[in-house]
Amino acid sequence: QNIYSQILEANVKNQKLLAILLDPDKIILENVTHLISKIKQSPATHIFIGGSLVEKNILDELILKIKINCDLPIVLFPGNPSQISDQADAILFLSLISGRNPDYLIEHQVKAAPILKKTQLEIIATGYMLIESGSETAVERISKTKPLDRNNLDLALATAQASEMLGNKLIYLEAGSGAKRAVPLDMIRLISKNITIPLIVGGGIIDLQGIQKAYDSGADLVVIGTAFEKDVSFFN
Ligand code: 1GP
Repeated sequence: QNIYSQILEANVKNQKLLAILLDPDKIILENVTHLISKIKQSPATHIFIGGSLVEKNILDELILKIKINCDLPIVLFPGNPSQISDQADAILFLSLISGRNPDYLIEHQVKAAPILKKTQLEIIATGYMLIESGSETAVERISKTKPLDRNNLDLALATAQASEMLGNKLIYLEAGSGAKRAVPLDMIRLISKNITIPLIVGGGIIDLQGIQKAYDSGADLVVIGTAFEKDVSFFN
């Protein structure tokens, strides 16, 4: 069974999903076994791997190490085409649809396509929307795109709907890693009610209540990065 079908199936059954995001630049390979034991004690259903600017070339090694100890699906969440590894199970093939930088709408995708064709990775087209979160985030800085106004719900909804019409299979509402403010709940609510594809929400969620609120508002999958990075016992 492929990863996207599993996400859809969970969606139909109203089972909520949780991804822990690991940024290869922030990981010391020697600590991976401990990290994985903590992930296994958590409610995580997926491991996402990626970062805005992955400089360390440890992707393959990191994924292999995770796989030895853990069966959770590993999904690449790449900041650019250098972050592709055939060792993962799937890749979120992102278009940064909140922005107007052609590099992140099509250029990186064109560069990645021939590389991806040589892999077995499951490709999951994902409309990626950066939402304003109180201060500049790495995504904004690196992609050189403006986030969507967090109060402009109509524009956010139209962006998500256009993304679904373009054939994307997931929408990812992103406040940015370490964001001061998470994606507004009314935005999650409005978008989740008016799209038919699963909704991922991440960025700036720092406690279990924040996760629950995102689920209650309609998020199908929540992504936790910084909170787990800071405290691997976050879920225990
Ligand atoms: C970032 O949405 C993810 O792309 C996770 O964000 O690091 O703030 O949890 P945090």
